[in-house]
Amino acid sequence: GRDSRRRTTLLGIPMDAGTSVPGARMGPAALRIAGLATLLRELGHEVEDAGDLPPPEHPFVDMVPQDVAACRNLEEVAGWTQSIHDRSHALASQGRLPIFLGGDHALSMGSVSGIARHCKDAGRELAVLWIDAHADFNTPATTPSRNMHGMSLAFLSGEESLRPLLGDRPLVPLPPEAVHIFGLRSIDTEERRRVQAHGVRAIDMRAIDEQGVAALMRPLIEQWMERDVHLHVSLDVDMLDPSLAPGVGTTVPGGATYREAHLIMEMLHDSGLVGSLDIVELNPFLDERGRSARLLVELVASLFGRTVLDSPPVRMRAF
Ligand code: HAR
Ligand code: MN
Ligand code: MN
Ligand code: MN
Repeated sequence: GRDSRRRTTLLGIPMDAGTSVPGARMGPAALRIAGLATLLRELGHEVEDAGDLPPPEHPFVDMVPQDVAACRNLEEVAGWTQSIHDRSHALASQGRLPIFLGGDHALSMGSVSGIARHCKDAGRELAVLWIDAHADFNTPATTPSRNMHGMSLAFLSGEESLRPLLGDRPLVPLPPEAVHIFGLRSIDTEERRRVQAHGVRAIDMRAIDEQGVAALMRPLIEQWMERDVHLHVSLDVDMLDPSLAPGVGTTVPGGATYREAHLIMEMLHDSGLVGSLDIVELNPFLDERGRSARLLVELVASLFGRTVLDSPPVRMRAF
């Protein structure tokens, strides 16, 4: 790639407490077996594998009883959120580019909040690209499932009823203009009202069908480049079509094609702005012979600079 070498740190988050379907805790192992570290090194990046974060203590969470009842595995999710937040903030402060290997999407409550805190300290604007079939904007009052992976973006956007998850750590809420959801095609009625009232921008699958990935990504990237943001990419596997990536607990038909997904990653790489990454919702227990894990690793390769024509070995063989 054209980019300078990046100093990356892989951190496994073997959690699935944010869901009702177990198996995403096996995600970090599958991503490693699919060759993530080797591939990043071949692309010229420095890779430190920090191993897996240990399962956390279960802190007391100071929420009203009806919200406690509406959140499956609340204390466990709060424990993960706080320990991930601490590691995320520390890694970003050390100038590393953290890659969080999930684990379900509730992990982003810790990863993104840690990055947001660091960006505030460092005076750097943060933008978040939430690549997902879902909006993850439910609250304890609106969740149809009690699954907290469906609430992570609401938490990060400052939803007060979820604030106690972070305990006594400082929360830097994301302003609505800092967030773009990309690939949306499944949203609950009350959740849609909240997304719209809050003003978070969502690019849905219909927009992608009608306008194409390139036309939709270009203005976003231009605007981020003008402001020199730290871009956090939160990649939920279920944005991909389930025919390509069946290893997910919440598949939704009508997702991105192979080339659409790669093009998103290639354009993000060319921006040079990506400063942190979540890879979430991979459930190897539901996968078919490692296909989904392998596809994800290929997408990460595109995000970190793999190209078709610039790669010397390919060019030498082709011409
Ligand atoms: N909106 C539904 C709910 O809240 C489904 C959420 C599913 N979320 C994920 N992550 N798989 O995007 O239960
Ligand atoms: Mn999600
Ligand atoms: Mn800091
Ligand atoms: Mn999703």
